[in-house]
Amino acid sequence: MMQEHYQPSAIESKVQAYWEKNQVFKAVVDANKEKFYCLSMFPYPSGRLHMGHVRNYTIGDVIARYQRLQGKNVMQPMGWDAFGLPAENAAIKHNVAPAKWTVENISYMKGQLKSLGFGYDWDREIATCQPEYYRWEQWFFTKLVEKNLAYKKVSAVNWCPHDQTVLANEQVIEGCCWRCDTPVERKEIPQWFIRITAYAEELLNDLDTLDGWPEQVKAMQRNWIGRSEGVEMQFGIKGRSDKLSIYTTRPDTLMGVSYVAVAAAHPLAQEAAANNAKLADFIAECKVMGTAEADMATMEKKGVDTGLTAIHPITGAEVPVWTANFVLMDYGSGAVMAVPAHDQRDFEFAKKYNLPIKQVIGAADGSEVSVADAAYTEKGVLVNSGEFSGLSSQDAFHKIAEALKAKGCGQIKVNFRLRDWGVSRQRYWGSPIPIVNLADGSSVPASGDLLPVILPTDVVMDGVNSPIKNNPSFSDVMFNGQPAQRETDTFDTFMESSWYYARYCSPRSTEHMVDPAEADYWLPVDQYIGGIEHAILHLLYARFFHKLLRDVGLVKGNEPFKNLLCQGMVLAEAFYYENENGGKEWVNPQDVNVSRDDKGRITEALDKTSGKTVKGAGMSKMSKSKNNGVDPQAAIDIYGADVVRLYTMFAAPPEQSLEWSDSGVQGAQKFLQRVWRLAYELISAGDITALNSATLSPELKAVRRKVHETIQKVSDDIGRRYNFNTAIAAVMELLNTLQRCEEKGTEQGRAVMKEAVEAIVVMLSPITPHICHELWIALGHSDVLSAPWPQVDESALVRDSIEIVIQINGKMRSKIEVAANADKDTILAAAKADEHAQRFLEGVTIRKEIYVPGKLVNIVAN
Ligand code: ANZ
Repeated sequence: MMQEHYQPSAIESKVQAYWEKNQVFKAVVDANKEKFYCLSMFPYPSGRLHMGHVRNYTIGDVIARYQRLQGKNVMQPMGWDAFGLPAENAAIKHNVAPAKWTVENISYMKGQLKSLGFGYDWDREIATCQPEYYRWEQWFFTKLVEKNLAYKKVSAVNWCPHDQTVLANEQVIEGCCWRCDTPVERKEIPQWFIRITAYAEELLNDLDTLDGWPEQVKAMQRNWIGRSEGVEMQFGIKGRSDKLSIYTTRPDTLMGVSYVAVAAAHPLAQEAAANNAKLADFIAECKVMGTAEADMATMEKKGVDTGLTAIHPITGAEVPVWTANFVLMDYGSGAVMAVPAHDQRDFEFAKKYNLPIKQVIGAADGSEVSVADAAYTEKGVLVNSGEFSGLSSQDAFHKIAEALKAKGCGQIKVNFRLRDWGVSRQRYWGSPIPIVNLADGSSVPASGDLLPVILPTDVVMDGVNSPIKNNPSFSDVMFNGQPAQRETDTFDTFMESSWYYARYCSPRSTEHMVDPAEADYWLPVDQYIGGIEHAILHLLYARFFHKLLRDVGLVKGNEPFKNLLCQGMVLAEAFYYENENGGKEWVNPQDVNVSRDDKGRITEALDKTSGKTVKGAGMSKMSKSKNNGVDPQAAIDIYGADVVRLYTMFAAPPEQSLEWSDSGVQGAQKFLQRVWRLAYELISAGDITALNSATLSPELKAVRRKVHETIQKVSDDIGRRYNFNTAIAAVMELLNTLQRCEEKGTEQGRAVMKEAVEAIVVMLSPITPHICHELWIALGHSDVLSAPWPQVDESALVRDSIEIVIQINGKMRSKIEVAANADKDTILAAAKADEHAQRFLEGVTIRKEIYVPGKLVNIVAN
């Protein structure tokens, strides 16, 4: 017997137990069924779910459940991105091993995910910190080394000279060590890189095939890859036989070169520093500062003359060679031709060191150009450029490239901003890099019984060094009968998240990293859902890995994710006190009592504990810094999972930001209570006769039309546009119509109600699966997961009458109802007979009558 009132706490855990017992979300390959692989970005097991997770995973679950109702064979897996720095920090702070901390967090968060009713195939769960997972990544890395797609190179890290340790970027606070506040230095150490640049062109070109990705994300990736076409040319060096290679995207400015600049780490600079103390100091200074590419534009441009002289490849003119801090060693050739008149960095540098500034580009439209205060960086027409004067920048690009080529000192070259991916981390909580360092200084991939390399988990963290560093029991091994040392660096955790989507296809395979047959069925991911913060790195690395996996024959297809949805942020009101120093002390919104006016504006906000007034800072992204995170668990405990799911889907379209509001959540609760009530009234009143749609009263016909209009709209909103919020709004509107229906108690009225309630239950079931499961059974069916999606009855959409607007001289004056099949003459006659229209037609002559079928009549009269 159905309960009279909606009680989520009584039904949700019961329904979840039913799903679990019957393994309803277990995904099995079925060649006869179309598959749908729905994937939400897996969480870092930080301890508790936050609202962003709840939103992300609700969107994914709604899509997965909807696709299942469309008859697809759905796979929706879940797992844990379990390696990373926070576990190490927690270990130091709470004196608990990272593995234990991580496992406990996973267990708690898994319970939370289950309580939200997400339809995951838990048999496919993976945690990237398990050897069963990361061993494959180690194996794959050894393949990459063999294929020369992974290599070792000396590269800079953040180094704390006091703690004698490497620091992650997050551990550098305002240039100092987070622990001891010592200024951080750059240190060059050998590290491992994966050759993503070998795939730069393909990664760029294949973006054009990703029709199901947001334009914005594709644009960000294009930018990051940064393809540019330019010219690489060689300047002579006076008194020497070797040449200096430079890269430029503006060969049209070649005749305006007034000096050449090389990076501090450039071999020429290093060489010149040997007998130039000033230069040696400058190079040392550059080393400490480091040069993040992002700071390049704003930092002060500095440099030192090397004393060398370069020879212009076309004119033979002599220009000085400087070392400059704005030239990067690992871009182009680490050297630039400086054209101060047309490049702002070169300009600032020239001003500072009194180097000549020669204009060689004029405006294309002939207008006056000045290079007195800033560089003129537009393209245009060449001036002061000898034989090239008068050419457009574009033509000059090619003419100058040709001239250089003819002289054997230059050629067109494509460059990418994308750098190879440095994967070495000097941290403990990650997958050990499977490399053995031999006594002769060489490094070889681990193989045989040295693979996999299991990370010891029973460790004590001293807060400074990784427990696997300086630890002979970990690092001392025998290789080919010789004592050798294991690599003690671990992989960047982006490694694990780059291929987990593929591992879900065969998560327990002990034979394969990815079982090709399983992957062939499930891949690509049909819908990937996650945050925009992963638009570049994670998504680029995963695309790269997919191509690597393809090239060893493990997966087919060129791309891992067919459709991508980036959900918007979750915002909440933020509140603060101002303290004596004018600083802000943030109070969590859950601890604030808010009163509002009828427009929803805050009139008063009081701290619940102190009773004092707090100030509102408006809606902002939920964050630690503003202490405005709302714990989803509290809402789940009070309202239940269905209400929280409904609210997150109703409050905003998925890509937009969602403003958390308690009253909004309460509104969602009221709606579900009304759905329950309506179903209860219908069901508890006894048997329902069959619907006879041909004999319905006008009111019931109109109600039924509304039902089918709603089915049409909801199907389109969810299926095609993922506009869940408008779908829910349409169901709410339908519910109002149903409640207002005066004949809902009659025999046919109850039949219409049943059809309507059944449609509502199925349509809402992806969003609020628990309540719909219960109602579907109460309506006499079995499992709503296998219910047919409601179909539009076209005949129910037909209207007996239509509304026609009457315009007189183009102005709307009235509306009339006419039979849907009425002809033009009948409608024009009815329009002229309408009493409102007649008032405007008195005493004038009708000149023209226009009828726009099904819409309006316009009468022209004067
Ligand atoms: C001369 C010139 C004249 C330049 C001008 C620009 C404007 P993108 O488009 O990003 O590829 N460059 C080359 N190598 C560099 C390095 N290692 N470090 C810093 N800057 C470098 O940028 C190419 C331009 O960046 C090149 O074109 C070069 O400056 C500079 F009116 O050469 B240009």
